[in-house]
Amino acid sequence: MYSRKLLDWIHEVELLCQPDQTVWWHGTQQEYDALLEDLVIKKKAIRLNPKLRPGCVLFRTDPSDVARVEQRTFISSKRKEDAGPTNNWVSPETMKATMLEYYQGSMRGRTLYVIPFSMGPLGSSFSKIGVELTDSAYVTANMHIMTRTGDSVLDLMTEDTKFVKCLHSVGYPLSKGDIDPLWPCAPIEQKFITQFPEDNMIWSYGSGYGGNALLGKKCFALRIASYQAKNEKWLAEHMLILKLISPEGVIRYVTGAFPSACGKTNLAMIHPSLPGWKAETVGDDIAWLRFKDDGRLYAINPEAGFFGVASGTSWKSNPNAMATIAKDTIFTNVALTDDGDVWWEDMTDQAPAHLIDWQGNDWTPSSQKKAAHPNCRFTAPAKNCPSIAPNWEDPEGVPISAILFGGRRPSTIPLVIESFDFNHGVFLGSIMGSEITAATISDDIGKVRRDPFAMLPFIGYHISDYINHWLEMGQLTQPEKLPKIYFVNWFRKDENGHYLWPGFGENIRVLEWILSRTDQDKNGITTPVGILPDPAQFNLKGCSIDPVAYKTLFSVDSSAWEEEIRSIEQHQKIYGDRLPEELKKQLMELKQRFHS
Ligand code: O2Y
Ligand code: MN
Repeated sequence: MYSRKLLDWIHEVELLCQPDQTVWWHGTQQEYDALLEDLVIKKKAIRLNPKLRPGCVLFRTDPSDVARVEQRTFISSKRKEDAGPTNNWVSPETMKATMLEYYQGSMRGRTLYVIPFSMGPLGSSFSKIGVELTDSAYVTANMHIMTRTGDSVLDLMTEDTKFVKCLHSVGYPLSKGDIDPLWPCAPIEQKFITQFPEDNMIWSYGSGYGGNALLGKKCFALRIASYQAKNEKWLAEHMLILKLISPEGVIRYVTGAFPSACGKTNLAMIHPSLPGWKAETVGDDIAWLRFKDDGRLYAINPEAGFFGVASGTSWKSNPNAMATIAKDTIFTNVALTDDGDVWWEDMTDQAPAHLIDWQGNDWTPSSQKKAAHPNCRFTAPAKNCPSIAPNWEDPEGVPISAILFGGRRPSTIPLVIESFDFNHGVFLGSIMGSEITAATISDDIGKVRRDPFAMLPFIGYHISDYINHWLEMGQLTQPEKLPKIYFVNWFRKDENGHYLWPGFGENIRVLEWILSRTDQDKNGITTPVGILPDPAQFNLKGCSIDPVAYKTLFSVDSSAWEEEIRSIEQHQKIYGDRLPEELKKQLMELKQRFHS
């Protein structure tokens, strides 16, 4: 029996949005295949060459709908102060009134898909249920890959089951005789991505793309879940989860939060360069973490697939990702080769002589524009990843030994720093970020864009309460059971702008040091910024790294840190009069350590 609450809500949405028909998503392969086939027949998708990419299709979006729209993303909590200074806020009454007008008749001429989904393995005590009502077949197909969908989820729902109500419309109703564009969506000022944390509800209108529309991902698993996590004493974080197996067969798990463009998916799928080490992927983007009865912190990956950036992904940079997307993958905004395969910038050393670009135009290497959109994506089932851990869906989660925070910092920050304790680790998480480069349109090139915990766009409530929640979590268990916290920086450069650290598979050397610390507290040197590796003990066997580069990677330059401290002081102004006391104290202690 379907839940009355669910049926009533669907009926309400039918009356409001007026779809031509409603289709329940059961979550089967046959349904998925039929949906894609229909989209191919209607020329909304291109089937790729089955000999080269079996089960794969390509979608091209409207050029105006290619990424998350942070300026149109809102936290509609009752009180403005609960959304805090880092979120756009509109009161729930005003937002609902505005969006209801847009939703009125918005699905005319379209099909409403009802997608019950579970974030997290079915039935795990970590998992949460949502139902997305969407008028987009593209979203439906993507949700099928990215989450556990359909009847198996409905079977878990009783009248009392709390679920997140996710309503999505592309915002392009069709009247009789209208031609449906290739990628229907609404203009930017009519796009709304709204979280109502107190109502357990998400309303998204006007965009069909990625994080704006696949509502299980950023909207639910981070924004709504972070609010739930604060109230229920757990953590919903923008983190990969990596399983490491030492040459001796010891298994450890680490999580890592990195701002975009820092190689999170690459690290999640690392191919370790050190002999005997093995790495397996548990998750590449989101982790839900909670303490269990043994006092340790456990994590699950709430997702079932990868929605990864294709640009830059290659057999050199991430062979596991390339193997994952060899079949059963949805590609969005990549280029099409003449033999019906996909291509994007840096996928191969040499571009093909001819392509159809992401907007459907002829392209040659002499073209002025990029062949693929820089934010082009693949959506692929996690189970297709050769490095996926056999236990990645363990409903009990995996125990976490270390938490990594990182950023893209050409100067100042050493290769790795261990925090003195949990609160110092929270401070390190709060100051992470990346240096602004010429790739970003900004007047602040060279300055650091701080992105606390890589969560700035994803915290569903006040950032000060978020920091305080982390600090409170550190009090929930004995200190020795807490994961240790590390700050890593693969991106330090020399004065000529060359990277000092080879990165990729070589990052296992840093992970090896981290695990030597979590297991045995070995080989550390105390500095004012935290504990660094003893360079003499750090494993560089087989890694040809210049001795000068090596020294710089582990150096703490006090004048650079003075500048860093000034920059952190400036950044802490975002908290206004609600700067958490502990962050103030940690910054003061950092200053003092340099002067003692
Ligand atoms: O541009 C989008 O809509 C996708 S955003 C995204 C997708 C996968 C993983 N992470 C992100 C992100 O913005 O952090
Ligand atoms: Mn992400």
